Amino acid sequence: MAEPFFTIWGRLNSHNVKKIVWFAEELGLAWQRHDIGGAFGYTDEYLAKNPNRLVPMIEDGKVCLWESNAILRYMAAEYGGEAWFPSDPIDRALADRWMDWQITFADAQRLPFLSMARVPQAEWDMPAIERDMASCARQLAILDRHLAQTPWLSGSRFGVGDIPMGVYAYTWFSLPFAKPDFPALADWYERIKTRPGFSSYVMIPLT
Ligand SMILES: N[C@@H](CCC(=O)N[C@@H](CS)C(=O)NCC(=O)O)C(=O)O
Repeated sequence: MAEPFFTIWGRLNSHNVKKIVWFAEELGLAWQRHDIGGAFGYTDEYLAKNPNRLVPMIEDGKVCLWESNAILRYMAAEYGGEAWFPSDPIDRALADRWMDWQITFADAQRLPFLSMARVPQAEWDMPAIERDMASCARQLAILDRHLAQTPWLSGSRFGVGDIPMGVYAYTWFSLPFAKPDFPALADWYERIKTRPGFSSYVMIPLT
């Protein structure tokens, strides 16, 4: 077993930390993770490196980096090669856009997720939850139409562009609120679920 050289900082119940752990598995990196953030709090040493008071952050002996999607792009470029980070700018950008698209989607899904995971059911604000579920559904209808035309968000094969929305799709399919059917999205998600790094590190209790 290779000595871990790729250090991930962050609690695993964070969507943004899950992205990094899952992708480290996909790339076969020798990685280790330290709990920090949320209920674990922060150390002065961590905050000196990441003043945002957020997770994740990575260190690999070459760079210390925060912002999860920037970390994914770095990992794909540095450790993935052509298969994970196409040199063709158009191929790369067509996958890349879904990584930034996830940021807008995450805003819409935040309240339904936090309600399910951290708020007693008696205190759920159902009108606000239904409003945000409808916003999620409007966005996912776009994703569904795209996935009806191409097998992966990264194009013809699974790639880094699939990672961010893969993590958020797990939450979406776990939400106990009414939602429309999205056949192409559901088919993509079934294929995502077969990836060992996803089932081990993303499909954990949502807290
Ligand atoms: N844009 C940042 C967002 C990071 C972020 O919001 N992380 C959340 C967890 S998903 C966080 O650190 N919350 C505060 C905490 O855990 O202490 C990224 O993608 O890395």
